[in-house]
Amino acid sequence: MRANDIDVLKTYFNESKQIVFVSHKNPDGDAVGSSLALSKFYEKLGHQVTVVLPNGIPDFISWMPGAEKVYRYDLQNQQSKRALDKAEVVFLLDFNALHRVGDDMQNGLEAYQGDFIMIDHHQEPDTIAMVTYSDTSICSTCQMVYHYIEALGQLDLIDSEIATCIYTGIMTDTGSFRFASTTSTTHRIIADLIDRGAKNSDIHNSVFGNNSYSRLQLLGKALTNLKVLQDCKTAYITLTHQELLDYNYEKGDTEGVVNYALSLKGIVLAAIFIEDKDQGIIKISFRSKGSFSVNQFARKYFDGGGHDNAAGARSMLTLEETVSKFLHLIPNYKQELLVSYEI
Ligand SMILES: [Mn+2]
Repeated sequence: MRANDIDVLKTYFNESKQIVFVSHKNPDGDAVGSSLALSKFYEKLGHQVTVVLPNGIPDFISWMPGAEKVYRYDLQNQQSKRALDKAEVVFLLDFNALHRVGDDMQNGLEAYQGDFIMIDHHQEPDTIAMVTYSDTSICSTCQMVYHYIEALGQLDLIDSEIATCIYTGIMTDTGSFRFASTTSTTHRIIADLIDRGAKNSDIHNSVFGNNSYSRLQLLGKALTNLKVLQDCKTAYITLTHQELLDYNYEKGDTEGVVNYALSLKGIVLAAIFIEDKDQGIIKISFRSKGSFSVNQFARKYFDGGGHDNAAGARSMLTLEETVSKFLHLIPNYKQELLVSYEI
């Protein structure tokens, strides 16, 4: 963080403030973890805090401390709007542009007149905040929240609940500390969070040891649908609306499934295409290993973006048309894919 920003923040929060913490639609572990951790931190400093998320927290992270107090903008619309009306400052966590909260809440945030503070690790952040702390090299917004508290000189305020929230976000955004974005600094922070009361084994078990039978059956279906384009080092998975229904799909069930495609030996680009009848779109997740930027690819062709090695996207075409568009594009990138990742 810039020294100047730290001074600004220290002065700004000298007096008690009404603060709202916001993260992106379909919040993941990093989104929920950073919102809950920072809200608890400011609550301890005597501020009035509210967390407002665009929609529901998926089951695998709904156990996180403070999750029960979060307002859902889609369901608790009045409460959420009142909190925004009263807010003097809104933290934007783990997203880079207001449209990432979805249409309804975007309107709410655009109408809001107070200050923004953005903490995020996605590329090309909008310049809408009084303070923007952006660093695309950091694995997770939760790690940035730790650096933020550190910069303010207040690590001692990190109790077991805050430590648990930050740990969970770092763990989920790094694929359990295995993505290239995981550094020695990340591990030092993780060690400190354990010292401050994060129960690492319990957290892993809460996130990964609570699969429903139908979720595993759906994973089985997804793996059956896996296709490989060996000469382009690419693998992809499709799931139709009907298949989701057949396996009693619940929110969060397809989380991480794309990583199975990327785990195939020799594969450097993986994608999953999921038919979302509610939104009338095909939801896409891209993953890559090495230099091939799925952020650029998703931005260019599928109205998406994210990180170089992990990006989300969408398509208004049918599932078949979307996959066929993808299959037409991939051979153009054959050379880049072949040299993307070499051990
Ligand atoms: Mn994140």
